[in-house]
Amino acid sequence: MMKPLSRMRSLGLCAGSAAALLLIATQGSFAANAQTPKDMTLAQFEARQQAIFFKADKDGNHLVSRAEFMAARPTGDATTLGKRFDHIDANHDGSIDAAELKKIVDLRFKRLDKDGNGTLSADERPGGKKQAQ
Ligand SMILES: [Ca+2]
Ligand SMILES: [Ca+2]
Repeated sequence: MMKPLSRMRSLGLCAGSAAALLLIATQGSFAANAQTPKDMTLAQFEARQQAIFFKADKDGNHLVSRAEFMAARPTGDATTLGKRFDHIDANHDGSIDAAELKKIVDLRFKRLDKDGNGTLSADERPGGKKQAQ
C-alpha cells in the first residue's frame, strides 16, 4: 500500500515547480502590463528576448536553425532575414545558440539604453508603451 504522506509530498513538489515555471514565464508580460513599468535590467531584457527568440526552436534542441528562424517570421523578407540570421550566427555553423543571441541582445541593450544607466526605462524599451510584438 502506498503511503499517502509521501504521495502528497511529491504532488506538492510538482505543483511547486510548476508554479515557479509559470512565474518565470509570466514575468515578462507582467512587466509590460504594469501600470508603472519599472526599469528593465540587462538580465531581465536578456531573459525576455531569449524567451521570445527560442519560441522559434520547434525541435527543442536549444538551437535556432535557419529554417526555424525563417519559419518564425513568415511575413519577413527572405533576403533580409537571411542576412540577419548570418549576422547573429557568429560562428556560421548554421544555427543560433544562446551565447550568440546573448551577444546580439547585449549590443541591442546598449543601443537602447540611451542614458547609459544600465537599465531600460519605459521610453527606452523597444515599442515604448505598446505591447512587444
Ligand atoms: Ca532548434
Ligand atoms: Ca552558431
